[in-house]
Amino acid sequence: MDFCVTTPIYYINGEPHVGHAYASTAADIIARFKRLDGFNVHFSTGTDEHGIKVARSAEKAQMDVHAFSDMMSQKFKDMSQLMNISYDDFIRTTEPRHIESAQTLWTMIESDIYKSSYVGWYDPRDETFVNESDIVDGLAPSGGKVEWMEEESFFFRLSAYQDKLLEYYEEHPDFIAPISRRNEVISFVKSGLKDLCISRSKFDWGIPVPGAIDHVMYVWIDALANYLTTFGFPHDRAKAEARMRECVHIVGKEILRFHAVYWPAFLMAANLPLPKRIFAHGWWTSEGQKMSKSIGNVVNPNEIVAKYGLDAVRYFLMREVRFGEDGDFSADAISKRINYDLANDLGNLVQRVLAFIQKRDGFLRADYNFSESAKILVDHARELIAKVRPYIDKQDLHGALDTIWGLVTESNKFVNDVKPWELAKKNDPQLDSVLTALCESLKSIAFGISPFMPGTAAKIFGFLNLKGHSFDEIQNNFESQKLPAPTPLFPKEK
Ligand code: ME8
Repeated sequence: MDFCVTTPIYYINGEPHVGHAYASTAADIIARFKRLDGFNVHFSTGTDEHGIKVARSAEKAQMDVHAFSDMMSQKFKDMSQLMNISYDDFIRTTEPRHIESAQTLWTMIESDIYKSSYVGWYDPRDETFVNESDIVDGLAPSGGKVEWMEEESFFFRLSAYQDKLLEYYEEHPDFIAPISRRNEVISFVKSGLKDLCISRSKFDWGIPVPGAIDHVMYVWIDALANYLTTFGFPHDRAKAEARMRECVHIVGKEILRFHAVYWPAFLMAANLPLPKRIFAHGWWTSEGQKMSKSIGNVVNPNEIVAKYGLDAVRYFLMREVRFGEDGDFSADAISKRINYDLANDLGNLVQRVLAFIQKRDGFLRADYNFSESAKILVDHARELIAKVRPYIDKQDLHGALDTIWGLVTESNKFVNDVKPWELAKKNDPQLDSVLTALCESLKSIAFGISPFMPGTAAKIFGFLNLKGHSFDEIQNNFESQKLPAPTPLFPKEK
């Protein structure tokens, strides 16, 4: 079965920061879970390289815009590598395959395009047209300075799609998530859609409009088309359509309107299928303040990964706030999560069980004659993925972690109740089945955390001599064997 997940493609006018790392990590977790669950996954990310903002940044850096794009796009690739993002495709909008795809999309919606002139305000920071009524002291809602624009442009007949969109949202209640955001989109569309200006002619850093070379496409139509490109459009249209139907777009809340209103309208106009879902996640602040270069509080992924470790950062981002809500990145909050959840709960459980086995003689003697309480633990362990799956399918990554931590807590309680060290002292024959039950639980926990903390899961798989490639392995019993000595997973933060 096919499954697709995408991140936004990032603007390359600035350095990657924790917000980009967040969106990519969330999509990565979903992709990894689906792969372990047997799906044929296509996971794409990339960079959005055209538009006035990028052209100006290149100018400011006194660089040729192509060289500037190569340099900046590489930084986002590096960020993906740093965060262990398992993308299948990294798409750049300056690639020939994308230019062809965006131009093909344009020609497919041409019957809804007309020429007119745009007279009004533009916000280069958000690459968006702004209503007079939304401007306060010369600033757009993004905080960017608006510019007056008067150009002959092409327009897309968005107004013709108002009712079709509302009908679609009604018939597909899961199309936009979370629900609060869905309601915002519906009220926006109900308040009336105006036709959308979709070309620019005052600069040329963009994809030429087919048949009108003095115009380049508005950067958002170019950017949205990236999803089709990565799915194989226009050459393998059947595959691209199949992938689109199974696709979840992960986006930040500030770009939901582009994805939930403009994008479906373009796809409807082109007679192409719509994605399965658009999930809008929240925004991160840093130590309680909006991240900004001038305050100097922008959270740099390189620095936090070096300081806290990759898996701790990935865990923190997903655990600190429910996916969809805003979060605050603070040194205090991440240290607490590392100490309590990772070192005390998870790390301690793994050590208690595996260091105990090592101290004995390093042998796991598989014994499946469980006592009542051990059987309950193993049943819960083997049901873990079935319980986590619905959360992943609604992109509730926080709920998924909560469920996994339920088993961590239950396992720690089992150790406290059963006291293996006392069983050992008494030479109690139940000890082997108790340790087997705990290894079963560690196996399920390792599979559960694997999408979130792939490195940590790989260590636990190693301690248990497991491959860790598919959730199917959970149902196999352990064989009696010598286990390698475990090493600590998470050092405590001061
Ligand atoms: O909007 N907190 O690119 P972009 C959380 N190129 N997430 C954040 C964040 C923050 N403080 N800052 C950024 C664009 N993000 C377009 C997208 S898609 C066809 C085109 C994340 O570089 C969030 O996911 O401004 C946001 O939507 C994305 O980065 C936008 O990055």
